Amino acid sequence: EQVPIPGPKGVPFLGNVYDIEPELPLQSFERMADSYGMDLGPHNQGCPIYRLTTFGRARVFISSHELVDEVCDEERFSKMVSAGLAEIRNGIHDGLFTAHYPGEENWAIAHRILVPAFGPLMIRGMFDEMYDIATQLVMKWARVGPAAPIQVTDDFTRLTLDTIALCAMGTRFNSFYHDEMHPFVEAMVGLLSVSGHRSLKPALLNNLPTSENNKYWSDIEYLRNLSKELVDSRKENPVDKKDLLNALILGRDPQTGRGMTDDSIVDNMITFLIAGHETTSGMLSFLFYYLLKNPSAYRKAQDEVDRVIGKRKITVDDMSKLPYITAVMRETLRLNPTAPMIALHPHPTKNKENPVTLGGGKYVLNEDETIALVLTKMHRDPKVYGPDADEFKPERMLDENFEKLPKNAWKPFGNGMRGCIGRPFAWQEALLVVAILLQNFNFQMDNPSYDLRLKQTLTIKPKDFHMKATLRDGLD
Ligand code: MNH
Repeated sequence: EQVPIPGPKGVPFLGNVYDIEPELPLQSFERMADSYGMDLGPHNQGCPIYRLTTFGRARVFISSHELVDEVCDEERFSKMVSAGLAEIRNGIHDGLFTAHYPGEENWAIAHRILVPAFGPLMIRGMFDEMYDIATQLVMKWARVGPAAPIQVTDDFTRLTLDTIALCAMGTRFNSFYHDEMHPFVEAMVGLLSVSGHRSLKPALLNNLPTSENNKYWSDIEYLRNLSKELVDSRKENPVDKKDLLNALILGRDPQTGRGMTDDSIVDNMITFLIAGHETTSGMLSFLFYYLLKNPSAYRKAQDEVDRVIGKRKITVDDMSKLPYITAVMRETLRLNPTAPMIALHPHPTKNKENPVTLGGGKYVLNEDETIALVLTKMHRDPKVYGPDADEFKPERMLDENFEKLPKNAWKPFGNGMRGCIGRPFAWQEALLVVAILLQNFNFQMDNPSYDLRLKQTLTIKPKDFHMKATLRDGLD
């Protein structure tokens, strides 16, 4: 039996534009999930779905585990390059993150070449460079001293940017040594933020030669030129290193024997920088917020570092010996998945159903309708996580419990073949940084009454979160 998909009434032409808070759209989407999804009578409890229309384009938003599980079926649904990504695509084309696939062959070639580059052996090979940047953060926080409030998200962003730039472009941004950002970062931040603005406007306005649109195109040109120079420079001066830049340049597609074109190398190099910095930096920021709000979890995490590593230098082999910190990372990404929404649509070729429905025939989708997954909500589905789903409890993410979670109940890295290729990279980087910081410092909230507020761009991060760092007993 069919049930109409509910949703707020809109206004003519603009549709539901005024139902979406521009500063924090995620929060509007979460609130609507509460008010529309749960309101459909006893048969539909726990089956939240609603529809919004903006500028004549309809999207459904889903936030229960049951519905998310259904759309994770890659036989029926695939990734949708949604409005924000479509604007970033002007800069990085069919790079992995912004490619339409099926359809664009470069995705499959780059995927086959780059999956091994993110394999365990290669990631181990990048440990020393990750360690190099992590110690720069430790030095900075040691030097500013225990009284100075630390801009947590800014410093973690310096860390993740410098790490990915070193591993993917073979260059040092040295962000810890400057107040202003490296021009590459400046241009990338420009591209991301203007992409956000443009995705909320009708295409007509985006084609006008406004100063914002002009800067957008010149930022793209700058990013591509510098990336190309770095590729050429590595080609002229080859180094025997296991890093992402070598994988981009030297990798061959096992299926066709082809290497990547220079354009595709540049697309994916910028892709790694874009996809690989805010997400990891946001995760680290949320993680320290949760540790400071939960003293017993903080104590367990620091005890684990003291017990397993003590005061000696951290090695790559330690990374697999930190189960509690691993659980803390998983629980952080459950409550605040830093890429909080992903978009899918009915698979263009494999879908046999016409029209496409969700919930066992209950909800009828429009033709090729975008399905937005509200991961922050789905990760708190009480049917999966229980009545304490809103609470930070790392124990539920220890291996023995994590492995028992139902399929598709934890999706911070996206779905299937379009899921995150950088996950092992992010995981090693974050484990190392959490371990080295807890090894060397005791942390306090700068303002003990701070409660989490969010800042949303392409990703989410804590807003105005500051802490203080006191060296434990010297860096001996
Ligand atoms: Mn990552 C795709 C989350 C770190 C490179 N990443 C995705 C997707 C999510 C995601 C979600 C799927 C997006 C979509 O469906 O539209 N990524 C994360 C999170 C972290 C992260 C939460 C850190 C924490 N990602 C990284 C790092 C890199 C990276 C680090 C690079 C070094 N991610 C990618 C790329 C893709 C991606 C590339 C696109 C993969 C594809 O579609 O083939």
